[in-house]
Order: sequence, then structure tokens, then C-alpha cells
Amino acid sequence: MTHRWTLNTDPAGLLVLTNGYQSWSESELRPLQGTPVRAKLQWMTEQGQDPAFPPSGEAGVWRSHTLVALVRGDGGGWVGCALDAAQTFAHWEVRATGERVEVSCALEGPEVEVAWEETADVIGTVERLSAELGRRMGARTPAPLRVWCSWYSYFREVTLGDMLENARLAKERELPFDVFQLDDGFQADLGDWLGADPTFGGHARDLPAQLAELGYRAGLWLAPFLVGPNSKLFTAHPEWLLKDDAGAPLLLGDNWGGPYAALDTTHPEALAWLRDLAATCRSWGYSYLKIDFLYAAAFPGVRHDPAVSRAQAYRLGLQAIRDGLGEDGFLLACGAPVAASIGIVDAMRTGPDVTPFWDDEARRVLLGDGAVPATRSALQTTLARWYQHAWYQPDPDVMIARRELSLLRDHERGAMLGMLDTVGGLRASSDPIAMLGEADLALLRRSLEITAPDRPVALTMVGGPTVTQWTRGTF
Ligand code: 9PG
Repeated sequence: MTHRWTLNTDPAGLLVLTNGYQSWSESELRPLQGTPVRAKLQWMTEQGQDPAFPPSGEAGVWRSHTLVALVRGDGGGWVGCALDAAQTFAHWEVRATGERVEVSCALEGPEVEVAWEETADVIGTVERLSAELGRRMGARTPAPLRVWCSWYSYFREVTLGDMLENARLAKERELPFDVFQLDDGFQADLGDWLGADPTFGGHARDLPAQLAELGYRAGLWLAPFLVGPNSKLFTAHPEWLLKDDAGAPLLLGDNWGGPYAALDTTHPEALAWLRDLAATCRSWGYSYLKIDFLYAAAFPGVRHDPAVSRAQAYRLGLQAIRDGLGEDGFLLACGAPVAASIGIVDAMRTGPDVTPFWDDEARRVLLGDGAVPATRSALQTTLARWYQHAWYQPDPDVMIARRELSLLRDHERGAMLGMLDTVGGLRASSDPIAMLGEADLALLRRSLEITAPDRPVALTMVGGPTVTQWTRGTF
């Protein structure tokens, strides 16, 4: 089913507010007559966008997922929002054609109610409709947590010793973290989560008890829907994998040195395995899971049960993890179709990864990758999703307070902090604590102060096409 509207209005002067498909997909406020970037390499589209509905790359043609808005200079305009995302992906397209604007909303999955409103107050209408969607899907918004995460300093070289050293130093310096979260690098392979990477210097199951002694909750990263092509799981259960049209396991994306396979979450045995995996992590003492690369379960492909929509297949996989972790566990989703996760996850990464530098122009501009890890992109996307605190706790990613091993300048660190204060949600750091001087520690402490979300009082453009101007107000 596709809904269509024609607006007899001049596209010049209108801005469009888009929502990217998954955590890392660019979300932005841009001139309607501008041109969205489209990735030049296929793996970027697979890993950062919905390959079934990627950015158009065409002047005046903007795509958005679940929610879209058109903004006039006076703050009025139009807002569209699908009012359910559990079963159906809503693909919005806005097209500037001469003197008119054509809008469509194509539903992939069962019929759902779609709101489309002209309004004198776009910000208020976006907030009201997103809150309505959150309410209908039973959004979970527990108290935000303060998390130390290993990824942004140690990457895949993290060791058990690094985790313990940082936890001990954090305690010594009385840094107010709630959770110490081990990220990618501990596992034998994607899919072989219960085995250890020999370079990790231990086993993930040995960490929670030692963290508990220091007073911290233990968190663990998993990419539960990914299966490495050389993993034991890949060989043992090819029938659990998402297939291409020829019946071969679909290989997608490019990370960990190549493409990877995805679990078919309509296969009952794969679902049981996911439940057991989360339950095992819980039994090891992990009550906080950062589950990543989740879009893989919604990837277009051939499934065991072809009657299930991509959104439904994704929810089946997500619910299996929630069931294994337990209702009282904390689930942070990452690389996840954002709206389709509402009601199951507690928190959501709302942008691409931050980096210890401002921008990656080579990948963003030359290769057209809107989902590129870069602090600039992380700030832009998270700000353009300010209204999503009604869907889950936003995770705007870590603050980088360290001056060592960072190319960020003071005003860039300041921009990160300003963004964190604006959107609210989780607070996190990955800085090696031993590396932090007095000024760094002060900035880190400041960045761990939880704030309530602010609301923009205007959606306008300053400083070229990429920066959204925010004037702080409060709910
Ligand atoms: C672990 C990391 C961290 C991080 C996640 C995710 O497109 N890319 O090249 C790309 C690389 C890494 C990545 C996201 C995108 O990071 O967001 O916090 O957990 O995985 O591998």
C-alpha cells in the first residue's frame, strides 16, 4: 500500500527533516532542493542504509523512514508519521517537482495507520506524533545509565586486563559509572560468542564477578544476528542463515576483514539459540547487553518463513534476546532499525560512531557514505532525532574527553558535550582512565552528568548545508 499527497507549494525555501533507517544512517535537516548523498560502494549501502530503500542520490528527492517533516521558514509545514513500526517499514519519499511537492509513504508489511498533518508548528507536531508512536508500541524508557565502553580506545585489541585496570582506576578516582561494558574483541568469532579470542587474555565470563567487587554492573557487546563465514556456527547450521535467491548464505557488509552472514530469525531453532545466548550471558553476570549490527535480521533475503515481513523477522530476533536476558536486563540496540525496536529495547544508538577526529570527508563526501563513523556525523544525526527520546533512551555515543590520542580540538569537544546535554539519554566514555589529566577528568565528570532532553525552538540552517541550529529550550 502506498499513500500519496501532492502539495501545491513552491519547493524553494522548504527544508526537509529525514530519519535514517538504522542507528548509523544519516538523519538530517536539509534544503528540499538539495541532493542527498548515496554511497558509491555497495557494502556501505548494505551496512549503513536500508538496501531496499537507500538514499536517492537525486536532487530534490529525499527518503526517510517512519517519520518525515517539511519545514517552512515560519516554523510551520507538514509532518508524516507511520503509527506502528513493529510489523511494517514505512518508506517516505518527498519529491520537489517544479512548483509542487509530491509525497509518498510506501508500506512494506501489513497495513498500518499513517498520519499526515499540515501544521503551524513542525517541532510540536513531530514531538506529538513520535510520542504517539512510542505510546502505541509500549516504549521502554528506563533511567539512563553511565557507561564505560572499551570500543573507542581499545577496539578489537581489548584485553581482560584493560577492562579491570580501567574499572579499578575509575573506582579510585570515584568516577560515577554504573556499567563497565566490554565491546567487540573478546569472542572467538562472530557467532562463536561462548569461545574466547586468544588475544583477549582470558574469558568474558570471568569479568562480571570482578566488576561487581568494584561496584560496577557488567555489560557485554554482541552482534547476535551476525555469523562469520569461518565460524563454527556457519558450518554447523547453514539452515539458520538468511539466503540469496539461489539458496546460498547471503554475505553482506564489510567489517572484520570481509563480508559476513546473517541469522534467519524466522527459523525456530535460530530463535531458540538466540534466547539461549542471551540467557548464557546473563548467567555469566551480564545484565546489560549492547547488541549491535542488528539490521542484519531485517536484511532483504530469502527466509525460512516467507510470510513474515522484514520488520516482523527483526522483532522475532529481538524478542528472543529480550526473553533470554530477562525483563529486568538493560538492552542497548546499535546498528538497529530504529523505530522497529521500540518497546523491546531500553536504549538505542541514535547516530554513527564518534571518532577522535571531527570528520572523515574522504568516506563521507567522496564515497557518499552518510553512515560514516565521524564525530560530525554522529552529532548531526543524533540532533536530527531529538524527538526519539519518546521511543527509548537515546545513546548519543561516548564523550571523548582525552587530549592524548585525539585530534579533536577544544571547541569540538565542547560541541560533543553540548549535544549530549541537548538530547539527554545515556552518558558514556571509552577513554583510558590512566591517560586523563586533571582537565580531561573534569570534562569527563561533567559529561557524565545526566540531563533531561531539551527541545529545539527552531529548525533552521546555519553555516552551510550540514549544521542544524539549535536554540535550547526545555520540555
Ligand atoms: C564494534 C563496533 C562498536 C561500535 C558500533 C559498531 O561502517 N563501519 O565501518 C562501521 C564500523 C564499526 C562500527 C559501525 C560502523 O561500529 O557502532 O560502537 O561496538 O561496532 O565492532
